[in-house]
Formats: sequence, structure tokens, C-alpha cells
Amino acid sequence: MLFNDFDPQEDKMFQVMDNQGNIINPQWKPDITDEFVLESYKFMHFARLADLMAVSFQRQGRMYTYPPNLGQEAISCAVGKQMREQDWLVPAFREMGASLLKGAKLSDIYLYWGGYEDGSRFSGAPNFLPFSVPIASQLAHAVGIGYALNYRKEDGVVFAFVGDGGTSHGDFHEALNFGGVWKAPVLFIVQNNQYAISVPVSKQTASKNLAIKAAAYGIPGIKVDGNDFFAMYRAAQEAIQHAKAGKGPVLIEAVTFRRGAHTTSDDPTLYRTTAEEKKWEEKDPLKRLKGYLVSQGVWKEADDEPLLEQYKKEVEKEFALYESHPPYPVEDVFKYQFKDMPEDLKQQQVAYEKFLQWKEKESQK
Ligand SMILES: Cc1ncc(C[n+]2csc(CCOP(=O)(O)OP(=O)(O)O)c2C)c(N)n1
Ligand SMILES: [Mg+2]
Repeated sequence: MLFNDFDPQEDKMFQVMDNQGNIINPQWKPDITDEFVLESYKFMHFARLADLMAVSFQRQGRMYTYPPNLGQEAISCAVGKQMREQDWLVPAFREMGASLLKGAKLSDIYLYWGGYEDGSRFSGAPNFLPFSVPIASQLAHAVGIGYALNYRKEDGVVFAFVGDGGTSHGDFHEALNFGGVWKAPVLFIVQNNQYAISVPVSKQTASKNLAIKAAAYGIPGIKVDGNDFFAMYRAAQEAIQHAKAGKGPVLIEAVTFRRGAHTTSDDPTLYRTTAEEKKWEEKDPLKRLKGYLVSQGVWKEADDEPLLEQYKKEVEKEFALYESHPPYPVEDVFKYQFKDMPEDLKQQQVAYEKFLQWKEKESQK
């Protein structure tokens, strides 16, 4: 069994391919066709481009703060590829691939990061909770949903994402404890991208790794190479089977690296070195999967460019849809918090309206 073979106590990391895309652990390669792998690779490119272009749009002042996914694409794509309509996606905020695979429109995702509440509705994507910026708070909801699925005897698995920093929150431990006791069908997927803003994972915990925390809650845990599409796919597949068999949650630590900034308001050069960034470039998930596909003769180096050209147009179309969304009334920002708006909030609204008027005048100078 996979979870026994890769015991977090021994700090082993589950890998199927090396950095060049050679299969080094054939017995664990998931039973998927090269056609499916190619489709996944193409999708990862789409997710990457949608992400890179979001950063560029933000830099042009056409969108607000955005958290880049660059380097982490294999995780939410490998997991997302296995989500069914009746399954639940409970994201943090760095899951572009899984969000699209759940059925969210890219224009809605942009809408969210453009500050619109409407962007959280994800029309056409069933069983999808809004992005959760309050770190780890989503995990209790995920377990609650899992508990309800069991209680109602419904078929469904919950895919809950959190970052390495999120594992230091009480919510993480409460959720794993509750999920373990009630055997909730939840996959806890920790995207260990090595940093929580500027805090390295070495300062986050004294544990050997993050997967080991599962032991305290009586559930399986596994440390996986999160930049290895095959390993992520297989680990998620085994965890899904475990959950569906009524055995409860699994904790997957997906080891990866956030190649971009924490958000568009962050400057990572202040807390990490170029040598570290270069080291992780070698492990890039798309590069590795491409190595595999080229070796199988189903893809060529030159095939990327026309694909990206086509995807660029699709992304631009989605962005245009977002930009054509009518502006929201300023009062929307204030009015939903309380039934009767308290005095200090009223004052904030007046101050904000004055600020916007001032900004408008300044821009006309
Ligand atoms: C409860 C809470 N505390 C603090 C913050 C500020 N904050 C935003 S992102 C972040 C770091 C999260 O790191 P991690 O969980 O590793 O996720 P990553 O951003 O690396 O994907 C923090 C502390 C927050 N959003 N919510
Ligand atoms: Mg992190």
C-alpha cells in the first residue's frame, strides 16, 4: 500500500519521475494513457498562462492583488483532474488549475481578484466554496461538508487545500482531529511551497515534515513530490479510494516551490536567493512532464508555441469578459456586514466616497 511504503516518519518523498521526466518508480505510475497525460499537460499550460497573464494584467493596473501559482501547477491539476461533479472543492487561494477543472469560468476567477463579490459565485461550477484568504479557516468547512456527506449517505469527496503556513493554525489541527474521528471523506492537500509570505517552512514547524502531522489524528499522511504530475495523481487517487471506502481523510503534503511572489504586493528578493530559485527551476512541473511526453514521442519541443498562441487568445477573451462587467456600487463594499450599519462604518463609507471623488479629480488634472 502506498501510504505504508512512504511513511512520513522515515521522511520519504513519493516520486514517480525524475527532473527530466524519466519514470523512476514504474510500479506506482498511475494507469492513465499518454493521451490523458498530454491533455493534462496542455491544461497545465492553460492554467499557467491564465496565471502569468493575471500578474501582467495586475501590473497594468487592470486587476487588484493576485497570488501567483507559478511552479505549483501539477498539484491542483493532478487533483482537479479526478474531481467529479458531486465532489467538493474547498480551495485556499492558489488553486487556479483545480478551480478551472471544477468548472469555474476564468472570467469569474478574474472577477474575484478584481474585487467583485460576484466572482465568488462560480456559476456553472457545483460544490465549490469561495476562495479562502483567512488562512486555514476553510478546513473546518471542508470537514463539516464531509461529515454531512456521511450523515446523508451521499457519494462525494471533499478536496481541501491549504498552504504550509496554514498548518500552524489551530483550524488545521481542529479540522484534522474532527475529520479523523468522524471519518469524513476529505483530502487535505497541503501545498508546501516552502514559504508563508517571507517565513520559510523551517520556521513553521519543528516536525520532520508536514505529512507526519497526520499520525496525531489517526489518519494516513504522505509526503509527495508536488512537481511530479504522476506522483500527485497517484497519491490523490489512492486517497480518494481510501475516503470513498469510508476510511476517512488523508493528509497529502505536496512539496513544491512558489516561483513567483507571494502576491503582486510582495518582493521575494528580500527573503530568498536566486540560487534557491534556480534550484527549483530544474524541478519545474511542466518541464518535467514535457520531458516524459517528448520521450514517448507524443509531443515535440516546437509544439508548445502554437498551443500558447491559441491559449493566449482564449485568456484575453476571458479577461475582456471580466473587464466588461459593470462596476459594482461603492455601497456594496459596506452594506452587507450588518443589518443596521454602525456609525463608524457609515463614516468610513463617507470617507471612502470622498477619496474616490478626489482620485477622480486628480486623474483629470
Ligand atoms: C488568519 C490569517 N492570518 C494571516 C493572514 C495573512 N496572510 C495571508 S497569506 C499568508 C501566508 C500563507 O502562507 P501559506 O499557508 O504557506 O500559503 P501560501 O500563501 O504560501 O500559498 C498570511 C500569513 C491571513 N490571510 N489570514
Ligand atoms: Mg506557503
